[in-house]
Amino acid sequence: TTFYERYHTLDDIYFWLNRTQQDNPSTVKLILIGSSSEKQPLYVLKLSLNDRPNKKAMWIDCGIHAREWISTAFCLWFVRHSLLFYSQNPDITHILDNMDVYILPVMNPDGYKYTWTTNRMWRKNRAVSKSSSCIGVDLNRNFDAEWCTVGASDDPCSEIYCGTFPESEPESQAVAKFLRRHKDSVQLYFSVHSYSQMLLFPYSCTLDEADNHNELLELAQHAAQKIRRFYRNTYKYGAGAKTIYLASGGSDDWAYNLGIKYSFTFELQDSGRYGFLLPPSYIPQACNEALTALKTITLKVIEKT
Ligand code: 0X9
Ligand code: ZN
Repeated sequence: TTFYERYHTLDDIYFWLNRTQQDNPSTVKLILIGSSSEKQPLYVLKLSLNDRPNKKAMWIDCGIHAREWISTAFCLWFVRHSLLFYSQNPDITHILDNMDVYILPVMNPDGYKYTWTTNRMWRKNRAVSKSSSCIGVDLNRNFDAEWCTVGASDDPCSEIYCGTFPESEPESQAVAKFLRRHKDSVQLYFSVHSYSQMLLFPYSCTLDEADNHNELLELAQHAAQKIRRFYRNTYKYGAGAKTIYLASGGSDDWAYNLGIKYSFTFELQDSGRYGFLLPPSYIPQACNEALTALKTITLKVIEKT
């Protein structure tokens, strides 16, 4: 099996990031956007395959939740696909001709490391609390979208602890600051999670429909159809609140409210047999399914503009 068909430790991923930049000095940049509560660097990889003026951009983050290893594997898979098939595959070529891509492979490095060393099922970051001996904030409850109102907890011992205030965590704050700075160019936001095979879009923090709900629904539906046709696998799709559950403080809702009108959370394989413990042999198909969805949506968004 190749590097991309395995899961990797945090150190391996940092090594891979450096190596990828060094091997592709004209097309790959590494941007340090902040550091985690245990002072691990948060690197965004910028893919810029050609320099047209006024290029738009998309954002992809992986590994918000530590135990969702297939998510981080997807970010690596996407980079490999882009670098390998640019100018070979017409879809990825068209996408990269029109957009730069910002990729954050591990939003939660401390938690990710902890899943390798100590507890495979860890979800949150590893922040120490002032009021409790419990560790960690759920980074996908820490963004400023109806923060801590529903589907989140103010108990530091909860798996869905929202933190002490919106963006209290260095990881979520780094992402929010970066996207605020780049919001005029970033048109698409993708956050990659597992598991349950869903293509979700705002809102999750309220039952209200997003302004462009029908447009988002159509994009997600097309993506799910492609996955069904090519990979014979079923993905549910819809607004988060009605498709998975009501939950506030998520990055997708926050990015949407910032003005990124095409905002998605993907829940990758599987549908429950292995759950978070998806065997490495499933990495290729799981990643290709997500890649198909991402490409389908992005190509349609490029067509619109
Ligand atoms: O609950 C979550 O954060 C995500 N599911 S997971 O099993 N990966 O934890 C779903 C996120 C959907 N979007 C929002 N709640 N904003
Ligand atoms: Zn998740």
